[in-house]
Amino acid sequence: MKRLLILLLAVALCMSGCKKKQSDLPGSETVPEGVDWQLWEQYTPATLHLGEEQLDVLIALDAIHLSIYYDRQEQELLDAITLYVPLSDVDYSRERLRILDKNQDGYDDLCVPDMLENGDRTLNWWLWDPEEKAYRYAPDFEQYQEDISADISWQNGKSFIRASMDTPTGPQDLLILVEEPEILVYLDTREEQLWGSARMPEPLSTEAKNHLQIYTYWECVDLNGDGWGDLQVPCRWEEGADGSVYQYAWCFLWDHENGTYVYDPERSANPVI
Ligand SMILES: [Ca+2]
Ligand SMILES: [Ca+2]
Repeated sequence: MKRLLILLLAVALCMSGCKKKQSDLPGSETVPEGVDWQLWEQYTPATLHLGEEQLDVLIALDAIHLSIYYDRQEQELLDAITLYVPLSDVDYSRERLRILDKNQDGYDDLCVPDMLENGDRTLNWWLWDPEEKAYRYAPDFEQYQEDISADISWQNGKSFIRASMDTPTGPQDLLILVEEPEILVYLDTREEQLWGSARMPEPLSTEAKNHLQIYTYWECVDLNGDGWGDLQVPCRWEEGADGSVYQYAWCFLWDHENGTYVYDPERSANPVI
């Protein structure tokens, strides 16, 4: 018995003294062998604005953990969050994870949406605590949206592209319809609600049409920093001198005061990728 105790003690000492291996970090245990963790598809690159500091990070999400790593070669955690309720649809949450300064204190916060089995949606928030240098769950900001994915008759028979748009209060689900010469943006709601439309500056090329057919999900991120997500429509591809292919997109900025999308030729002149 005594021998067993000594053995257990030795094992415990070894475990506490060992440096954390990559596989011990939450959310990292499934990185496939031989894959560069920074490039692995399940780590979402993002930039956090924390006061004066701007940090490039990689975010991993599984059903109960959200892990934020510094975007450096050595895998090191900035913060790890354990979710209070396991996510129902991790892919949904991963695609719609949002970074916004919810309480307007100059530090980016995190919003994790979840689609429940009955079609309702929850939005949970974690606010950055600059003193603790960590994210803290903020129950006061929790939002519950009823039945946003109901099979609604007005949506039937149309090939919508699902999308998510940044708004100053959190992400909003959208349905986008490409109908030349317009791009129609609807709110993903029970009743038909057109959010806005954008007029294409020229006809879509065949290449762009083919490309749009394989699109299933768009991120309408905020391009000009006014808090509202804007629209980028892939329109052409060019091969650069170095052999890389650059993608260009028509950029439309959402003008919230007038409720319209405004084409931005300057932004559209620069490659997206
Ligand atoms: Ca904040
Ligand atoms: Ca904007």
